[in-house]
Amino acid sequence: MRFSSPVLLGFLIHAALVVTAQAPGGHGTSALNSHQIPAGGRIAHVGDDIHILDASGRVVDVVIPITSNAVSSRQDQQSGYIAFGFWDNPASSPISSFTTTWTVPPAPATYNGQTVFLFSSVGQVSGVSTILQPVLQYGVSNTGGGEFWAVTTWYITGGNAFYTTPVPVNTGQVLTGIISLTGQNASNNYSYASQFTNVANTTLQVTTTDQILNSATETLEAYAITDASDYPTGTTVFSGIEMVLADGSVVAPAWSITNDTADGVFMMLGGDGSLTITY
Ligand SMILES: *[C@@H]1O[C@H](CO)[C@@H](O)[C@H](O)[C@H]1NC(C)=O
Ligand SMILES: *[C@@H]1O[C@H](CO)[C@@H](O)[C@H](O)[C@H]1NC(C)=O
Ligand SMILES: CC(=O)N[C@H]1CO[C@H](CO)[C@@H](O)[C@@H]1O
Repeated sequence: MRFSSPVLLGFLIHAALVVTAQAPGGHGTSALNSHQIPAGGRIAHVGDDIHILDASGRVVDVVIPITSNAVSSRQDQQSGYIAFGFWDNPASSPISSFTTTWTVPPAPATYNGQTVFLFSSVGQVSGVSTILQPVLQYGVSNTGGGEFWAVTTWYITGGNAFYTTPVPVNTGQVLTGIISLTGQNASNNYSYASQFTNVANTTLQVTTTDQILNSATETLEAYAITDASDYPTGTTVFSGIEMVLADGSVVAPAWSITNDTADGVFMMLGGDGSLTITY
């Protein structure tokens, strides 16, 4: 199924709610309930429900997680992951901020309905059904999109995808994605925010109940690739990677790297801690 127009996809979201376009974080084409967050709004887990609030703090939607749709293992999660590094924080102090800079690559030479995602993320170390991620995408996803690059911040949990309105970006544009722990209370409820610091209207704020997002990734994820030319060319460098824990310590993640040798796309760790994808 290919959508050529974000307007059409928007219509489908309202008409059908369940969207089976691609979503990042290993959800592939599994059906996710899709929720665009109003600008300046936020997400709050409240008991078993998830509330969507607008910029004024008014609840505009109450979402019930579908646990049967949750991704149950890291292997499932990585079904569309092509080249990636992951790191589970072994410290008792949680990830407090995770910053990555990368550049929008050239558009793929061919468009055959593929979806390419490049992102940093944090998720749960076990029960990996939750992921918060600033995502660069090419092609169509639940958020819309098409034959162009766009950035969106996503929070996916329990069969539901929450995301900011996609913002188109240009080849050569430098992106800095950040995910921050913004609060932690005595009942172990953690709050997070994620955004592209240099692209307006990409901030997503989430208040969780008892979810520590302590597994970090730098990832190339792709679906419906039919030819090598459906990828961009050259390299994408995840650089300026900064990992800070809540106790203030700055750590160098010991990335576990996986390549998709069949596609000939690979990732290499640089001496400066950067991760380079070669297409
Ligand atoms: C923390 O989460 C629990 C479980 O949903 C909730 O009952 C409690 O009110 C939350 N605490 C705070 C301070 O938000
Ligand atoms: C990924 O592929 C590159 C190029 O073939 C190779 O140098 C590197 O060792 C591979 N990494 C892993 C973890 O397999
Ligand atoms: C739709 C929307 O909220 N647009 C905002 C994007 O960010 C700029 C700069 O912060 C605001 O002026 C817009 O209102």
